[in-house]
Parts: sequence; C-alpha cells; structure tokens
Amino acid sequence: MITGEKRFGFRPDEIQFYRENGYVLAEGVFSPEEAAYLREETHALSQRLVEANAPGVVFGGWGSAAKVTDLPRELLHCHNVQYQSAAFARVIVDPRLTDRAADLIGPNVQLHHTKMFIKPPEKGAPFPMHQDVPYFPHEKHSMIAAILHFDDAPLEKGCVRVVPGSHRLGPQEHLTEGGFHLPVERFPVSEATPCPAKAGDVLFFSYLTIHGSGVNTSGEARTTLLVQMRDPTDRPVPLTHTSRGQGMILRGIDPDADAGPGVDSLSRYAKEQGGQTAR
Ligand SMILES: O=C(O)CCC(=O)C(=O)O
Repeated sequence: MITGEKRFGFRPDEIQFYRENGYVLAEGVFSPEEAAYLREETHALSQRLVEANAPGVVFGGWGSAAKVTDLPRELLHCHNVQYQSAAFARVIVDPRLTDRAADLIGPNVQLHHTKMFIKPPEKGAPFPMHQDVPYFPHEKHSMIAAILHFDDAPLEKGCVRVVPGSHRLGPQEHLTEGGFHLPVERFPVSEATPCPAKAGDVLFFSYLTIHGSGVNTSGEARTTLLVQMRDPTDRPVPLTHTSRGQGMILRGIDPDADAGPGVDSLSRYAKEQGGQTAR
C-alpha cells in the first residue's frame, strides 16, 4: 500500500490512556499469521548470527540484571535488524505501526533504532526498571518505543512491566553500572504493572516511562522487536547512541530537511554539535 492517507490509529480512549499512563497496549495490530512469520524470521536471523559467531548476540542480559535474579540468565539480541531481513524493513514502515505512533508523537515519525530480543525458555534475562531517556536524551521527549510481540508474552515469560504515570516525573537519576537502571530496592520489577501481550500486539511507551521485565521462567521463548521512534524535529542533546539507519522517516516527512539536497535533520544536528552520524 503506497498512500499518504491515514488509515490506522488508536481510538481516542487509547490515546487518553497513553497520555495519563505513559503506555498503551495496541491489541491485534498484526495477525497471528503475520506474527508467526516474523517470529520465524527473528529466530532464523538469530540462528544465522549465532552460527557466524557474531559478537554480542548471545549474552546474559544487562550486567544489572544480576540484581533482579540469581537464576541463570540469557538473552539473544541484535540491533538494526532491518539490515538483516526485508521482513523487518517492511514491518517498521507498516502504517498499522506508524499511524499509531503518529497519534502519540505527531504526524512525522523518524526511526531511532530497532532491536530484536529473544528471551530463551527457562532463563530469559530480566531488565531492571529504568527509563530509556538516559541512553539518548532529547529536547522535547517525543521518543517512544513500540514493542512488537511475535509470540504470546504472559507474565511467566517475563513480559514488560511499567510504572503507570511515571512519564510525568521527567528524567530520573539512574545508576550506571551494568546499564542505566533504577535502584532495585526502590523499584522492584515484581511490583511494577505487568503488560501481558498476545502475538501480534504492540506495546507503546514513552522513553520517560519507567519499565523493565522479569525472567522468562516458561518453557517457550519470548520473541519481540523493539522500534524506537521520535518526532524528527526533536533534537538529541547530546548526539549519542547513533546507528546506521537512524533518521529514516517511517511516516510523513522530515520537516528539518530543508538545508540542501541530502541534508536530513540528523546530519544537521550532528553538524551543529560537531559530531558524526553513523554511516
Ligand atoms: O524487552 C524487554 O523485556 C524490555 C526491554 C527494555 O526495557 C529495553 O530494551 O529498554
């Protein structure tokens, strides 16, 4: 489908829920068949990467995950998967995803990065509670994550958990060792609100929303793709966490791309800050 017309989006009550709580679960965005196909693609990609001994694909999760559990921990992950399979390149521009993102951040939606996670059965690593803002702060705080679920993520699979309304607190101070995280005693994962999801559901949340997830103790993998997106006029301060593909317009236009051919907003921000974008 190639059209500028808006066709998909949230119901007004869902947008209201997001404004109040800083997150919203969009149910049934992708069909069970589409989710199954994307699950297969994700596992095939991870197998290819493992066979190629690609660095950093299999690891024990964030170092700080050890503060959440003493159990064995493992995570499979890869950034910017749209460079690995066309299935992911297609899904990140799918209007069922991007029209909903536009309802939360405005008509123009720009890619920051993508990241696939497989939490293996019985030992899928947890994430301590945190905001995403310390990783890549922006002026207007428009940044959101959308977690696409390719299989069911009930509580026992270590579904994402959130602190409702925490996006209104603004950026919080984080501990840095083993990945930005909040003190686990003050923010126990087990007390946060679980967001169980079905295959095909998408969980949207602000980069200010405090979130994390528990261990996958079930007998099945939990398979997701996280797409981080922003309003293209929202400047990174400072420019950090750049990656190939960042700046791609997923919906609408880049209104800051007015300084000459080939000059997109991200390159301009980088130039202003004397830095480089990843190429
Ligand atoms: O997928 C999860 O369980 C949480 C991921 C997460 O919090 C993150 O990547 O920032």
